[in-house]
Amino acid sequence: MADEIKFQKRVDNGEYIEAKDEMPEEYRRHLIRQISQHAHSEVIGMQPEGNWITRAPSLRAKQILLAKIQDEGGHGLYLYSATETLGISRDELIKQLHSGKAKYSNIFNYPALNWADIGAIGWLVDGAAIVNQVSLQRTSYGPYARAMVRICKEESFHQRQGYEIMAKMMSGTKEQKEMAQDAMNRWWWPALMMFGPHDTNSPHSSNAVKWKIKRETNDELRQKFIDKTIPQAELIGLKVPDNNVKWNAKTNHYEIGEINWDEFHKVINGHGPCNKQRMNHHKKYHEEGIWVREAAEAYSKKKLERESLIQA
Ligand code: BYC
Repeated sequence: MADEIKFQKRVDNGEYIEAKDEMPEEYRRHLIRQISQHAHSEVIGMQPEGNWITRAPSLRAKQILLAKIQDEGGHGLYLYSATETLGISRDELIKQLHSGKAKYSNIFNYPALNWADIGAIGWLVDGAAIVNQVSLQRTSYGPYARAMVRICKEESFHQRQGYEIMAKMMSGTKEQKEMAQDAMNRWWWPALMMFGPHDTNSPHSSNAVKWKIKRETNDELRQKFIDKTIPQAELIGLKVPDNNVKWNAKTNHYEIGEINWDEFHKVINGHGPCNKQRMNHHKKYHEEGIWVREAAEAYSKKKLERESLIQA
């Protein structure tokens, strides 16, 4: 108990907690859950965009998309490494993903049907991710906070890449404008769900806020995203697919209609449009990649042996 009071004091003083520091077991477990789910999201998030590399409409668009997807893979690696500092192996984390014990973001269970979806993903999905992640740069666990600093730099380029695609399509033909609006209609609500349930229905929030893992709540971050994104949509002529949107001059915030939480729960519990496809794909390539992991391990073992022979 005395240790927990000491720990809470460190958190309250704004100190970073480092890998070898004393920490309550619940804090450690909470971080493993959140950071590993974040890592899984980055890696599974490569799938809907990966389908569009060969079909990008120009060489420039293809190069940018390739770089973006590669960034997401890198984010997954930083985050798996941060999780491993808490004393769990990457193998175990992948097992938890494959068994369904560990979740990944709801958003990646929707299909990317055409090029406008690549714009909507970059603008809305990376846009929502960055709002959440900016606040995680000050999260109380040092390795997670530092990973987030690097991730945020890359994520802001991703958001602009998506907005550029949407802006270009909205200055194009009637068909292009319709495609952009259709993508907006399909991605808007799932993007709002990325911030998680309302604060009153979020079982992990009170500990997360107490331990400063979360610096802002689900609803506060969602509101930030809404306030930032609606004017961006209006600027390029896109309509937010919600008849209840209105500006509240008293609060200085937009108000929106109710989110479909049944859909959210269905999707995060494995019954979204692409859950099976995403998981089967991950399992297949994880399996087929065994020889790569074994070869890398054998090489590093040999390298270490050689180096220790030279030193001896
Ligand atoms: N999707 O008590 P709550 C990205 C689950 S961006 C699925 O509020 P918490 C990327 C939650 O896990 C996306 N599940 O939980 C972007 C919990 O279930 P469990 C990744 C969700 O953790 C572009 C239950 O609902 N970003 O990677 O306090 C390109 C109750 O929720 C979701 C992050 O992960 C959801 N949207 O708050 C490529 C950011 N929301 O675990 C990649 C870091 C909630 O008890 N994570 N659930 O089975 C966070 O900030 C928080 O974990 C969340 C949820 C705000 C997501």
